[in-house]
Amino acid sequence: MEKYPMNPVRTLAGLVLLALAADVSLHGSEATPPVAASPLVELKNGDTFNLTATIVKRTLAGHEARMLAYNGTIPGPTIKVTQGAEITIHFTNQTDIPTTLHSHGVRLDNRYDGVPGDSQKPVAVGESFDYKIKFPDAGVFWYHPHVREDYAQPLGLYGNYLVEPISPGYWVPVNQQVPLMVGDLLLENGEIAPSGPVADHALMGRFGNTMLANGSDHYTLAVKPGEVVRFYLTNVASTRVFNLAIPGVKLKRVGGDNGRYERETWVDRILLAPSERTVVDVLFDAPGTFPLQHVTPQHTYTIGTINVAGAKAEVSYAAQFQQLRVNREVTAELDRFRPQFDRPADQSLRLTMTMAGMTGGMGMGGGMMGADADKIEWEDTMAMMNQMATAGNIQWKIVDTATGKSGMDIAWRFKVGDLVKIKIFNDPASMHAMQHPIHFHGQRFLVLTTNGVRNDNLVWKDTALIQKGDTVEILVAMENPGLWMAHCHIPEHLESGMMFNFRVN
Ligand SMILES: [Cu+2]
Repeated sequence: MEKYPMNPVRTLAGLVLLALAADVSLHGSEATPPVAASPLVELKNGDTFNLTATIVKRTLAGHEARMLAYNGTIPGPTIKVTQGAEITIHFTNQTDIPTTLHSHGVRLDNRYDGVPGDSQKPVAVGESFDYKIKFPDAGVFWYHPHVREDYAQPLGLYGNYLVEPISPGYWVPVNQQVPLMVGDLLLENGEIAPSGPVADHALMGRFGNTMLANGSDHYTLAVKPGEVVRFYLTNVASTRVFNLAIPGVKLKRVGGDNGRYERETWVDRILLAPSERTVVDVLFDAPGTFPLQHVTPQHTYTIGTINVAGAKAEVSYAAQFQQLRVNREVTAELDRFRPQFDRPADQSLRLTMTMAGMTGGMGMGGGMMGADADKIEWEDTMAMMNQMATAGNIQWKIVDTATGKSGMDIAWRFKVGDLVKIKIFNDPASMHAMQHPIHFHGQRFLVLTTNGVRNDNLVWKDTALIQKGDTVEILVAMENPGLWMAHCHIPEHLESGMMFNFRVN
């Protein structure tokens, strides 16, 4: 049995919802200070930054919620660096659980990747670890724990890295850059649903019932008329796929997980799986109130509000905004990978699951559980069954089709410079078929095809959403040596075995 104190929430009285920093009104003890607004921290090459994960409280309508935070804010500080910089994060764990700092999507040195067992021991409560983090790529990345993320991440342990490109003109100029982390939190009778000694909600992952934008359930953004805003979107939810829209304005998708797309495009919606990022530019031409929506087939949520008011923007970038750029540099950089696109896959993976101890009387037949024809599970439609499913009785699997091996038995080995084409099949006949955001550490990849259809607008990725029944081919550039993890980014699936290691020498 793990020793993590996984059920601390219920021991506190009167805790309930979380709130905007502006609503924090209680005076916290030293152990649980109130949450403040997330700062932007600009660091230069060689800088050291102290980052401490602590227990905090948030309040709403007089109720208190016990959460976790980096440097006291949810999200943690946005750490802004210039591409190519190396910084040191002096990380201290003052939470109630061993943890690590994983810098998601950053192609850093393996020993600072924050994966227990692969690159370091968990940072025990009260201890510190120095992470040296290099940022070779421009764009938006993020940091979060890599120990029991099912518990620690939804409680508030997430923050963005904003990596400013060296190349001038990499992005067109905008009036505001807004990192925006969308997620959710599961509340039961006003309290944050507790976590047990092993991950629960292991069937579908833990869906929250309260939508959050930058940690707030009533996120607002002030914009001047005429401003172009660049949103750096990150999905920090455990399992919820977001489908984001802002009715009344045009969305220009310019970037993805790692830098720019080959071509900028107008989009109506942004489909964002857990851990994925999208960079989108929006011109707010006229005054008004614009909802940030999450649109599913059954329901539309408003997860924030953009208030466009006041004096007109001093500088107008409307002309640049109206142009859809073709990034020839991106296309040219990808040319050396193109000869690999059409050859057979080197590796083949199948996503599936098995169960133990959950048979009989549960209606767990494949037909029933796979009844939904949707390729994405937008909601927890089997809440009781999901809650009862734990990392102890569900085994989510990534199976190497060629060898039949799964999990830690896969142990692939590659050489630096290998371009590895991997076919990933999400088996719709598995006992519970659903989407999985598959994440590779330490490397970047291209999504080449989905169900045989070529992706003609590429962007470097570190996570790909494999929808139910789909076959997705990716090309992984194995450029960063070390022992790395690949896994489903739904923490309850990761805890239930949906991972493997690969080594790059
Ligand atoms: Cu999964």
